[in-house]
Amino acid sequence: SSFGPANRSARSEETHPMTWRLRDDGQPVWLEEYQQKNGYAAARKALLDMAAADIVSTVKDSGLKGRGGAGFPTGVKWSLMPADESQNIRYLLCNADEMEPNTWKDRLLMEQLPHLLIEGMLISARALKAYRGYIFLRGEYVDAARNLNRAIAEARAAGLLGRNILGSGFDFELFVHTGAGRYICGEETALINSLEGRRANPRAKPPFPAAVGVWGKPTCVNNVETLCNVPAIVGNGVEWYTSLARPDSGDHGTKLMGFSGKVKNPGIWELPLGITARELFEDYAGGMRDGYALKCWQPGGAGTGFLLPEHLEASMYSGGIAKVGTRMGTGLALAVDHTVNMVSLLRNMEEFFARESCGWCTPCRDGLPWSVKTLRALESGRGSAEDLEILARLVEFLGPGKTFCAHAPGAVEPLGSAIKYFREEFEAGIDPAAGRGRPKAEFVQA
Ligand code: L3W
Repeated sequence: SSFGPANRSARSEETHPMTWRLRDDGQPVWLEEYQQKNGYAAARKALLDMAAADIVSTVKDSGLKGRGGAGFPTGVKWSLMPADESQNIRYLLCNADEMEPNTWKDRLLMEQLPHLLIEGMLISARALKAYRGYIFLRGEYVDAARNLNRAIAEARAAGLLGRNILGSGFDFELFVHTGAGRYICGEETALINSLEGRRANPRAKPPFPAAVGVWGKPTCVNNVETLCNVPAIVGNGVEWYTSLARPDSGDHGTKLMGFSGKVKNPGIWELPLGITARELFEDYAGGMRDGYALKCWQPGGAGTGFLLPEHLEASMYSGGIAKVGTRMGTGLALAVDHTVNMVSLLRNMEEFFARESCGWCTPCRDGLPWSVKTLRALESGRGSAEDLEILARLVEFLGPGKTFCAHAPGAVEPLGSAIKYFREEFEAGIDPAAGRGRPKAEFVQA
């Protein structure tokens, strides 16, 4: 296939809107090279030839959806910013707190194509009439921080940031803010609290950030990959962008997708939305390494459900993965091989989710450690007969709509699917002598 990993030179501007400018040596593309490769041409068009409302409607018509995991339509989010021009202090925040297990797509973009993100933010800020932007960056991404700061300095020196950009009259300042390594900072309202110097607890929604965001002002929060789609959409137009995905896909454009685990060729590729998971797994990741069989897989991060090998026929776009019962998430898939015990894998995952809970709401704060305790008992063969029932109820009571934010629902999605498909592995951890005389766990729904 022309997108093949071994065939990097086959990336083209026509087919790879985000990654065609990548260098083969993996080094960052700095300003001079970025501009030689047509960089900032879309920003010039957006700032000098387009009205803000035209940029918003172009992105809306493109069908671009958020690439951070939730898939909310970007143009719809943009149009929720107040039309009232008197609210002239507005912010654009880039969610670069990439901490989803197995997910490292935004790191690739920020380390190697920092100007693509800056250009995407400049165009988006112009569309949203935001005069100031922040890239909220995962603290561990030190190379990305260094490269982004250098690129921002280059852009400022070239008049691409700051006052009266390209003579358009538009002012935009951009800053990198590094986080301190908390998964919950990727939840947009926790991110806003953290940026303000508060504890990173999510806020109630509504109000959504477009109405009340950072420092109480209208704010738009978009993921790195989402913003990196904007220059090509504005530069090449909606018709071209909507032709990129597979025709039977309900989503438009390309997506960074990948596979990790014991596959022959773990990696990340920019691919048309709507390719089958089997193509991603076999043609790009090369299938399993010799001696390993695929037991199950997750489509896009630890917060997505497990799927069986037969589900590789599903198409990689939001509706395609929804048909097999979970979410595409970040699109960075994980292959679980036949040697892995699901109870141990889930215990490891739930330890992560329990540690990363902000502790604000009771189901998440108390429920996730309870799942860890229960999984540890089953893992060590000391589980009781009621432990499976406890886990099933946690899956229900920590699920969508029952907690303050999406953290706990994401944490129990892999648990519920693992129990559904591999129940016997959980049952194997039950000691018939354990749990006798213990009071039966009772859950009371408010
Ligand atoms: C206005 C409405 N705006 C929703 C906006 C909302 C936000 C976006 C998505 O979680 C998921 C989570 C993880 N009016 C709106 C509205 N919005 N309704 O749309 O919102 P939402 O609530 O669907 O999701 P979320 O809280 O942003 C994100 C999953 O992603 N995930 C994790 C990814 C982690 C990374 C990372 O580390 N980089 O990507 C993977 O699947 O489980 O379900 O802007 O304001 N009525």
